[in-house]
Amino acid sequence: MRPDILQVAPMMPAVEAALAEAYRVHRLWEAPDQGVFLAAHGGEIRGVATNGHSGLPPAVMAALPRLEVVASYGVGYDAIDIPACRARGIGVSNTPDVLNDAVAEITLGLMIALCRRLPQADRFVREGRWLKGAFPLTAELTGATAGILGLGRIGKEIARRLVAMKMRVLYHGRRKQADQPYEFFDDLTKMARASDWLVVIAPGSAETRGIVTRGVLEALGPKGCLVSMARGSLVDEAALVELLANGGLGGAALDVFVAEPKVPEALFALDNVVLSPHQGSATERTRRAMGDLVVRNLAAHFAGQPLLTPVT
Ligand code: 8YV
Repeated sequence: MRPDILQVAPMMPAVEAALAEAYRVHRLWEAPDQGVFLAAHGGEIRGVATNGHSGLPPAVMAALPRLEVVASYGVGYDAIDIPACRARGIGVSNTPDVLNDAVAEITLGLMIALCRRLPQADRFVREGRWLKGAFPLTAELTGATAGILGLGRIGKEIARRLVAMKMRVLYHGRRKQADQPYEFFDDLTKMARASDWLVVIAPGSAETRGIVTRGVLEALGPKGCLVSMARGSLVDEAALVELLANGGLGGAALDVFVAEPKVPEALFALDNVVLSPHQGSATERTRRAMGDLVVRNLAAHFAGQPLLTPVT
């Protein structure tokens, strides 16, 4: 008998095929009425495959009395109630490390796009405006200072790439890391004041919710730029929009938003913003590696072995 698992949201076809081979997969997002579906099938489900965005809503978890394991397709697990899983003895896995390079790469890409004004330059050429004159001069990353909020696995990959861009790197986090060559700030506002760029890559959690306050953004200042790569919840988004519009903040490259895929419409009109649809890890190669970890974590669990990349 193949174990029953609940898939909360779509994944790459290859990953879905691998899951379908080993399990009876129930596709929650396709259920016309999720309440009715869970009442009928919730008691059969022993595993959940989800992603960082959908997580495991408490009402769904409550409807799965036999749940043993949750395998998430993403590194962030802020949408899964980890203490509640722990209390019920449910194992949770995520996909750390395999996405570090992809997220770091696009972080640099968005920073270059913002400061060299690549979206505007592309439109300039397409619209034939180059024929009438040169594109205005831009800023550059070289020689600027970047403060990283969250020097974890992805933060370190970003730092390496910023150094390669000849930037000075600072960081803020819960603690100073003795083995890191970058200057540590124990105060985020002070780091923002010392930075031209603030790169947000700390995990989403109760502890980091709203950590990038209006005060932090004001400290970054009219010439400073915010790069938001982790979760929208870390940033005071209303203050961000207001400061971008009134010149209190220089610019922003945003991959994540509070209510994504809904993005504050006021941002669409701003020229000092580059917008990206939460695609840090969204490459074929990386998503394949993430999917492989989801499949291997579930397989380990149902073979009676420990999870490969456990959160709990
Ligand atoms: C995914 C992410 O976009 O890893 C994370 O935490 O945010 C992303 O890699 C997410 O898991 C949705 O698939």
